[in-house]
Amino acid sequence: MGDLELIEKAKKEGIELVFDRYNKQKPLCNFGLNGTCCKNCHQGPCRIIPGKSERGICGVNAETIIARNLVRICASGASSHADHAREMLIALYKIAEKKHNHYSIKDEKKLIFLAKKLGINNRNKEIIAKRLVEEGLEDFRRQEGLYHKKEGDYLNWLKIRANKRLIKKWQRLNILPINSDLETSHALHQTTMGNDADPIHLLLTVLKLGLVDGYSGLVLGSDISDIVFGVPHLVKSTTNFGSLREDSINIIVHGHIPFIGSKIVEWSKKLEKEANGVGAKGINVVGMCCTGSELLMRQGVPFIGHLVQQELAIVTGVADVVVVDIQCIYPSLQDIASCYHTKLITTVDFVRIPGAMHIPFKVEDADISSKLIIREAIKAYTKRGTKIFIPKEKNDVIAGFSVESIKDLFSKINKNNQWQVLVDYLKKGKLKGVVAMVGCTNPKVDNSIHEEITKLLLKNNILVIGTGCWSHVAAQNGLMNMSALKYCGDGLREFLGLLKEKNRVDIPPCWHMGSCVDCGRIGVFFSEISEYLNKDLSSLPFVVSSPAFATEKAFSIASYFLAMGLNVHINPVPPIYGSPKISKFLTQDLEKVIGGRILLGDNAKKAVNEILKIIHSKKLG
Ligand code: CUV
Repeated sequence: MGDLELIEKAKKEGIELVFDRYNKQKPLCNFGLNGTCCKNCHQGPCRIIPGKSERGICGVNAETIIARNLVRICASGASSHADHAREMLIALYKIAEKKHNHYSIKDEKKLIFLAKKLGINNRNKEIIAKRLVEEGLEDFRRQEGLYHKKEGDYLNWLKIRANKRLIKKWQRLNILPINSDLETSHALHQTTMGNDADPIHLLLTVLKLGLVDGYSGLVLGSDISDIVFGVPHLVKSTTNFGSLREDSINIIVHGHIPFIGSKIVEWSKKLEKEANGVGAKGINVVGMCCTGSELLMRQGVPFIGHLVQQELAIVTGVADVVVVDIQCIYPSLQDIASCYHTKLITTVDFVRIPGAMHIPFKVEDADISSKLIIREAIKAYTKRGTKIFIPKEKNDVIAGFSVESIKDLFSKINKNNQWQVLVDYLKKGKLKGVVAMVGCTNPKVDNSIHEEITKLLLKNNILVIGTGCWSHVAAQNGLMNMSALKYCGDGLREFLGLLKEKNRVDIPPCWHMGSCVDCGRIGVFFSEISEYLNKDLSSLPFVVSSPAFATEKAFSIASYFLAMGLNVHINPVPPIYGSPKISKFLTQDLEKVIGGRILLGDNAKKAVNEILKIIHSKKLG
């Protein structure tokens, strides 16, 4: 594979990569791995050593430390996604104000669909959009319900997008979030020294933060980007480093928010002549990590690499500009860029990297900053060195599976009851279930676990949908094009064949639903089916797997799915092993509380065994 050749190239050139730094960190700290390290005050830090120091200085035990740490992980993850979604809301407001024309409301249908659910009626789409933004922002400032909790004092977006059966369950468990900022900040207070010491109560907070992540982050973020950029529909593109071009100027857009990338794509076409002027054939924009998926889903931009590959993209020697916004950006990119001609450009005020160029990006002057960035790339291209190697691999990809586009596909078979198409196949047993593959790649894990799990699921007639860095690994290994049909069991192949025949388009076996924020689409997908069947989500043959999670965000996404009553495979083991009680609660007893639990499995076979056990116990029909 191309990665190995690039790793070899980096070694020869004396460049340190994530894998080298990981090796230098070994052995990893066991207290950190087990979750039994507490830094929430400065009497310590404290570590729990069984048989020696079973309590921290304040008297806290392992269970409480682990549960508090999980709450903090989720608070951080949820606030990252919520910040992302709020950014989208503010941008939509500015667009609706029409003080600039850099972006517009592309998907009126989605706007109206959501507005109706919020009870907004107006003929003017800008007025509708502004009122919709206000309703969204309400989820960041609602105070009602703080003193006297009344029914209905919880997130608007949860109210309009979540499954009604689940809302009742969350109400009973008292985990409906009042407002996103309040819950994440309260979580920090709840877990500081001298506060909540009840591990079960803390773990319920983990679920509550999962709901914050889900409805103030994921679903809200995707909904707003659909309004601005359009709901994704099936699209073809390519993946792997082979999508970089030696004869063109390469701009890698990396991070999470689609605003900057989409503008750069637009201006890269308009400024092509300038690129030709310095001898380049054109301007090739490609995506990295979740921005990669955002741009792929709507504009068919090639997506070339996941978290642990970001440095390798620069090692090719043809990355002229790497432009980044928020999240999952290794600061090491600048060290590596400085060994080449590559310009690293940051664009968001709170994400600065020493040595990188900073071009602030605002929606109201998106055209100006996009042009500046592209011209930096044109300049950089003229300074390209000779240390160039682009791995040849390049796979075709079919992406663009939003809930809407999936229902469109089904509607060619059953116009009025789209979900019935999937339900029929599940009932007949030709499809055994649906597994959502999500989450990151991780230097600690052999990341081929994504590919291996996926292939085993396909073989077992399980429809695989997914997002995030999984989608990069799957696509790079050809699982998002028609060649992957060979991995499918007969029932799954028949199902995909029927969809292809009725829609006259190629339908690959792995359905790319977008960036990690688009895990909200997965939530809506599962919720709608459960509502259609009037059955608890936890009784349906649906499982989630995050086989190489790395970020805090990925853990809060996992708690979103757990809160929905789904079983979630998480690898590597989250920091819970320091307490047998917590481990047992999360991997067994949680099922009685919410319907789902954490599944463990550090290799593909073990993980798939666990997943299949769940799927087979939840047959439909
Ligand atoms: Ni947001 S969160 S490493 S890029 S999926 Fe990839 Fe996806 Fe995890 Fe980050």
